[in-house]
Amino acid sequence: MLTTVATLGLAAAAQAQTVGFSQIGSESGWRAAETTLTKQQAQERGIDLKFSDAQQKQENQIAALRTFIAQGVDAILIAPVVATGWDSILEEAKEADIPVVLLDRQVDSDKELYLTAVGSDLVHEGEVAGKWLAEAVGDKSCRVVELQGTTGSSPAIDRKTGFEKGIAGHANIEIVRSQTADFTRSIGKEVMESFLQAENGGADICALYAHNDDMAVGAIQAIKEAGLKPGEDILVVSIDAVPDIFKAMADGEANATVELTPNMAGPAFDALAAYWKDGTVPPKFIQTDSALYTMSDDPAGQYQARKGLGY
Ligand code: GYE
Repeated sequence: MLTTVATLGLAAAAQAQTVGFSQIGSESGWRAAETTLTKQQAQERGIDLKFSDAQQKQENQIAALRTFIAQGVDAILIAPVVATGWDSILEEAKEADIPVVLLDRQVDSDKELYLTAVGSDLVHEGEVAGKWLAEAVGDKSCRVVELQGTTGSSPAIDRKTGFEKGIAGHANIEIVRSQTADFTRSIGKEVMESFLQAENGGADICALYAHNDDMAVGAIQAIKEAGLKPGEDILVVSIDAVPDIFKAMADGEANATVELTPNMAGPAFDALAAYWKDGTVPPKFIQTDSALYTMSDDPAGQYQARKGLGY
């Protein structure tokens, strides 16, 4: 009897799927939440997740993928830090018959080299932010400063393009300064300090557009230290919808954010389960929603509702 149970246990263990996950790092609150949720989702499904933190370096991601391939994992999840330079490693995975799913960022490689990508329409997110600003300022002349995400990453490229689309046709709105702050709070603060200095102590800035909430939160601190009121003297619009931006909104210090779900792994594991079961090939892009939240959407309630949901 004992032998039977032990044998069954072994058989079940042998069937557990192993997935390698190459995460970018922990540059933002959103990223940390995605990591937490991916681990949770794997555990709920009995998937053995091998987690690797690349500390923002593409070379570390490539090395992690090579290790996963050598280990013969059943699938690979990767949040690719930048958009270019993935062809050879994706070809290696394909040759080894290991399906790859991209999470939250895109790559420039041939779509045949990965199974699917789960993420938002990054251009659309920027456009939603731009349109919000155009609506908020009306005819008023508005000098905008922009904090970009990691240079060469698809969200930095697309959220810039999208925002420019959103403000197109509004000659009164102009992006006067634009620099990367690597999606982090600390660099967001530093770069905003230099923007404020260069723009008459901030008096010449009408709005800040940040490619993620963490950079906005850092910049809000800089604006306050410069003696100005964020949310009023300088409008603040960003992307992600992390709890801290709702806290800032509830305090009247941020104006709008575009939501990005940190649960990319749920849809990714669903697609993989179907693929493993009978070879069902998912669509090349599984799109998540991009809702806009402003100060009038009960930011204090939003903060409470989100706190703990992986954040
Ligand atoms: O918005 C940002 C993060 O890749 C779309 O990366 C994602 C972005 C997210 O660090 O906060």
